Amino acid sequence: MRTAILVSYDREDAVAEAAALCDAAGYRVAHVVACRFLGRPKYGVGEEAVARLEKLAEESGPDVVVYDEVLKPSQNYNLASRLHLTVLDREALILEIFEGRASSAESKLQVRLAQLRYEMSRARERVRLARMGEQPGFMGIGKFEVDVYHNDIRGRMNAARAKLAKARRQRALHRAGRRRAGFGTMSLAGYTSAGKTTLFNRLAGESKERAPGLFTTLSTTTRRVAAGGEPYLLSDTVGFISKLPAYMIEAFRSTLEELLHADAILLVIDASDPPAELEKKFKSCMRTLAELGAPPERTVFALNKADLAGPGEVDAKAGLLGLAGEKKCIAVSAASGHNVEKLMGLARDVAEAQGGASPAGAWRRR
Ligand SMILES: Nc1nc2c(ncn2[C@@H]2O[C@H](COP(=O)(O)OP(=O)(O)OP(=O)(O)O)[C@@H](O)[C@H]2O)c(=O)[nH]1
Ligand SMILES: [Mg+2]
Repeated sequence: MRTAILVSYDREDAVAEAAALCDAAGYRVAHVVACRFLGRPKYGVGEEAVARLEKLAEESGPDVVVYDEVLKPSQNYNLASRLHLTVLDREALILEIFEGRASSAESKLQVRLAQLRYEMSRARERVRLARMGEQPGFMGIGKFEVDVYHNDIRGRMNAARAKLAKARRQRALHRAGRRRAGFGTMSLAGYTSAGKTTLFNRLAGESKERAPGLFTTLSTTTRRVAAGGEPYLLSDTVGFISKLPAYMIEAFRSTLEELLHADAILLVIDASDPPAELEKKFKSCMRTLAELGAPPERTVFALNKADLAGPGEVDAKAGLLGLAGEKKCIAVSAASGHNVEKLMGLARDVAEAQGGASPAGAWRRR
């Protein structure tokens, strides 16, 4: 396994998440350099941390340095040339994970588009560095080459977008077909590793891959399930993560869009997380749903992994998230099946209130 030195914050939850991302990308974390502040102008970290990194790099000879925030190209260049090592920032690391996990044609395209966006947002400064003669490999780049470079990225982005638009139309057709067939739809959402796929498998009787690692699921799967005794179509989706840049959401829009059209959104929350982490992830999920434009009244909250919580713990955590007394919130265990049926009953109520009642079910009730 390749090794990494991880630069993160001096908070346990931040280090744990960044280490899990490293692991998901296939790097073993050999050392952690924890800083109070990141985002310093020249190297992203202070001089003291750079000195420690130099020493650690020399001693342990890692393959990369992972920096748990976003770096400007100039910062990346400065740090990489001081350490004589490749530096991956948080976005580059997430892109590496996505690249390794994307299996369907659509998810590969989405990852490709996100990579090009990453490249594009850095192209301007990289070219500026090249002009200053600071970026090896780009020495003496002229106006012509700069234009070619930009146009090349732009062209490839447009090609990826066009193909994704086609996949998007295909999805819209499928959705229309399902509606005609009389199915209401539901969608799972939530932070990566919250237990979406575990719940999906239980409901759909599937054995899709689920794993303790981050971003196990990248493409959307839809299966028929029963909710409150009625048939619905349920989709499993890609997990959210904090500090996910808007362009990545754009890249994954065609799959995340399933969420917008769902009659009910089951927001899966890992209730076994410690309070600070729980709150951070919840906020990040709510922000992502809002950015996508998902209607809040369609959300049902599933406080998952209740089997790991002590008595009264889940209630206290619901309170912390402002969900105390919320009727559309329930403690469940996707692993044991506890309360899963009740959760689906709530989801059905929400779906029906949205006018997304499955006509097949409505017909049966008459
Ligand atoms: N104890 C316990 N573990 C659970 C429960 N639900 C899920 N898990 C575990 O949590 C881990 C993550 O589960 P997944 O279902 O892969 O999570 P996910 O939300 O699909 O994650 P991504 O696809 O990465 O976004 C796995 O190791 C599951 O076995 C639960 O109710 N109780
Ligand atoms: Mg999953």
